[in-house]
Amino acid sequence: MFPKALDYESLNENVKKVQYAVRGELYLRASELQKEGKKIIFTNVGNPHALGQKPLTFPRQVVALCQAPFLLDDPNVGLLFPADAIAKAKHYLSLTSGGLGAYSDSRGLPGIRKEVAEFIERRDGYPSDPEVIFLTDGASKGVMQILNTIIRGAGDGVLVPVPQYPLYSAAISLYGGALVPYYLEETANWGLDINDLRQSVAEARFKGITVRAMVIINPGNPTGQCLSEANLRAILNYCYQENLVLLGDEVYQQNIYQDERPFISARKVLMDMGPPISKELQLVSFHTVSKGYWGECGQRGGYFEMTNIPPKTVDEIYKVASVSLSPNVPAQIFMGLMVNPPKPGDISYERFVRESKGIIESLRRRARMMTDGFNSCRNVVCNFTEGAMYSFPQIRLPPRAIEAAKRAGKVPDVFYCLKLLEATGISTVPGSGFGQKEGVFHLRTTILPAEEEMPAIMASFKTFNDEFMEQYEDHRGYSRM
Ligand code: DCS
Repeated sequence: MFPKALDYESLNENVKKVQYAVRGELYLRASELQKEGKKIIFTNVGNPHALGQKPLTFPRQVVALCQAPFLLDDPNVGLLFPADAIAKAKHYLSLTSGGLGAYSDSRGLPGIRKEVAEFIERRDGYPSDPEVIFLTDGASKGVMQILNTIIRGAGDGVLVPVPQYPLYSAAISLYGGALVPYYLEETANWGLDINDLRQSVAEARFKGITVRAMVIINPGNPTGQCLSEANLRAILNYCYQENLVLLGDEVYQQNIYQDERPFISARKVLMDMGPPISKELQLVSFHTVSKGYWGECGQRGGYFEMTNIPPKTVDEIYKVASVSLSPNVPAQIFMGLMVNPPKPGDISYERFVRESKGIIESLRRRARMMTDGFNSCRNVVCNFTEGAMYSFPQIRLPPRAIEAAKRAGKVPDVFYCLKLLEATGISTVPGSGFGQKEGVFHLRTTILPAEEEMPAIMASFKTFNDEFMEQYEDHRGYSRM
């Protein structure tokens, strides 16, 4: 019998090759344990509302009114909704062609793309063109669309930071390209060394790979570092010399927990550099409503902005976007609201600022609590989470723990994370899911559990970890790495 096209053996091999650890073995086991009644702390996904973060009031009021426009005709609407939310809802409805139930242009509603362009201009100090901004269903869809456009086949490589967010490795596998890793240096606060980058590219070229693009994640996931302006300039220069497209994943631009390195967009640094680079280097920048103090992951809103991309290419990307008809329209409105929030003097301004500041300030405290908590544990070292939503401690596993993992048929960090999950209910992602140097082990947790629960979570982690180390350390003089 010939296998059918959807029999496992005859599937597209690229699909089978895809790995995505954020929802991998650990997550599956955690879901099982939860079904059995164990309390699980899901710190595997950067999904703030799932861990109790409250939505910002104003955007929900506006979108609620857009979803139920008949409320706008109700004489009592002013009792339930502030006047600026009502006005905003009318504004966004006027930008649609038939409300939220109608497809929009496949690049997104022109009025919202204009608001995104105005936001970028305010942020960077350089004009931005709505014609090269496409709204997407979350940043993920945008990243996938651009990678699909770049990768022509197995010989095409994309430079990706390691450790990396596995959207990149997964999408590159799916489109049949080659991931070219460049390692971030843990001892230098997850900084990037241009010489290492050169080395990675040289090795890839030696293997016959055409390196076509480079990804940066700033602030970093899972590593949490914020790139300095000097770093960004070096990266842009490198891409220019090597003729690489730069993909700037900037979804965590509002998640900054230190003052030394505020977020600077790759686009601003590029524009500051002036011609010829500012007119020639091809850059695509990504953003989302899932992160920041919004955390509206379930709404699936995002955008990408293209810089120095030829119009004929933009047309091709538009054509392919049109195959899916339209990005989510409610999510587009969230994006409009994110880039154009209440202003001083608006009725909802104070509440909006109070809510958003409350979230960011708490995240800042939680970033500190987590890092300090990890650093107080035996054989654990952790760089401070400067930005994004994660902590990525290194777990120095004793050789006997590594042997025990091998006997259990597990990758060592998976073994450790499974034991942690069983003992404490804390569901993390093993570092191997993001890539790490040979023989070095990590785990990733989000910094998102409620602030009041954080001390107990860190205490429970410490108890587990220190007992684990006690059990596996060789007391006859195991040397610390
Ligand atoms: N880029 C990075 C670096 C991310 O971390 C994520 C999500 C995305 C893009 C895509 O987000 P949206 O599609 O929702 O816009 N981060 C995942 C993570 O690591 N945990 O939760 C989700």
